[in-house]
Amino acid sequence: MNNKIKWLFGIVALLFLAACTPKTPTDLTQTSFIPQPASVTATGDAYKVSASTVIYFQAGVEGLEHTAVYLAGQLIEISGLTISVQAAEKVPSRGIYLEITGNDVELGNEGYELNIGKKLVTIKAGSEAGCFYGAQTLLQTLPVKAADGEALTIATGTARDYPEYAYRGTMLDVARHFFSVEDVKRVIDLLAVYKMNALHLHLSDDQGWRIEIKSWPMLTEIGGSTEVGGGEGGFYTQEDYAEIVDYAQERHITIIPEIDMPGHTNAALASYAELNCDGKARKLYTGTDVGFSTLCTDKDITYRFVEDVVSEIAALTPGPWFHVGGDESHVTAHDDYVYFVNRVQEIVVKYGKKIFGWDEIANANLVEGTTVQFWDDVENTTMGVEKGAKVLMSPSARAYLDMHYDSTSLLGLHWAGYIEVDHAYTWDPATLVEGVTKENILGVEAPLWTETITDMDELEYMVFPRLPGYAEIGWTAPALRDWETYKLRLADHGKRFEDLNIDFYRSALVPWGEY
Ligand code: NGO
Repeated sequence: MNNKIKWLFGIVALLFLAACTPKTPTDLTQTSFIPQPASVTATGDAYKVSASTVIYFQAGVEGLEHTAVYLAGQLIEISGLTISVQAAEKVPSRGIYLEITGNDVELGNEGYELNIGKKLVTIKAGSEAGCFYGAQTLLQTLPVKAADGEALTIATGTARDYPEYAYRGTMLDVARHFFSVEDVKRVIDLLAVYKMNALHLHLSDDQGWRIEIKSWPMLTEIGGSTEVGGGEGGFYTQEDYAEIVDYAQERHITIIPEIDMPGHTNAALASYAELNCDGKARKLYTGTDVGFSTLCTDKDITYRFVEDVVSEIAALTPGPWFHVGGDESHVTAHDDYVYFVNRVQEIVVKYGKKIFGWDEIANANLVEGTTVQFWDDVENTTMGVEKGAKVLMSPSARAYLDMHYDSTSLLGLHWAGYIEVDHAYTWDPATLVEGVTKENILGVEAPLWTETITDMDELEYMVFPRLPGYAEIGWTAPALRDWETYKLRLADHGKRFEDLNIDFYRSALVPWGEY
């Protein structure tokens, strides 16, 4: 071969190599973050995660060690690299470092600053939760699954970030169809990815009672024995519930237990005859009607029952809230309803918890610290605000995860309308209801009711891809939210959903890629 041809060969080979080698990411602002951080700036270089990377945490801060171990676990899962965790007395010169710094007012309670340099990545926050969210942002700069053992590169730069609302959550109805501890843990893992911090468990309804109450064992023995459609139901033992609470706590997610009352109580009324005004036990119910059952509001035993239930659950729940339900008590006379909710509030307060209730509870005399969950009735909700309550925004026409996406949806219901992915995203909690402003709002919650949802595939299909949108509504300031750019970021998350084996709805409104 003469020299010219050799050169040519060389150049062609180099070009070929360049085309085949994945491009090193160098522009952090191009990452598809969800929720969108308050600010992202790029410095145009790359940081390499390799088998020698160490995750350091500020010595002596136990909660940070959890996050460091969690982050290492995720990086190992992504890459198969061996990543170790160590305590550090001072900022290291290389590696990933998690640190609590108390002096950044703008970041508030849950904010963080993530700095990605060429040699060192730091996550600084005022709290352990903030560091956890910084770690989630860092993880979103990487794929969910990479080639085994291969070093990973991350674009350098800074994200400074903090949430719009203190409460960002979802609700899972485990009463209409039961979901196992493992299922709930998977939901918790997926919430954590999107910086959600609350999981409300709807633990009782007409069709099932799902948590063991030691002083009233028939609640689960009888009331937990079935579900919608006649399946075998199930329930959490107190140990199961504690396991869920712990798992959530490690991911900075608060569990909010709900016992729905005085309506939606057929499972309890079937378990104990004495809770009925006529003293006769009801039959177990496996249909999907609502509004036909009520506890007997003028019997003493009703309040003994409520007190036993509240005290046992409160003792297992480190979070500040207890949800008393209170929705659709159509067969409870108005005065009886108000009397009941007033008495139940006293009981909840006695056991050290703050009250959550569906918007109907605004008809009672709300005690201080109560949160009214807006799902349906604007008048109830504004009445709650006038009585000094905070509002949790779960508007059924926008935020119900059980609503059909469109007229072709096979799962879910449509009484509150269709909720396509854009409709789920394009609303602002602070302007949706006249008379309810940002100052009144605790946060956003997207509930999943499970009349038609029987297993995890169905659950995931209803939850994804709407959930990341609700997470962004709760986290990101409205000025930084826009459907046209959000849908492109969401499209990029399609690959993440696939790699996480999430069975999601491929809305035609989102330009999903070919993965
Ligand atoms: C309503 C009702 C629930 C249903 C749900 C179905 C509230 C707060 N109560 O929401 O019992 O399961 O709709 O979408």
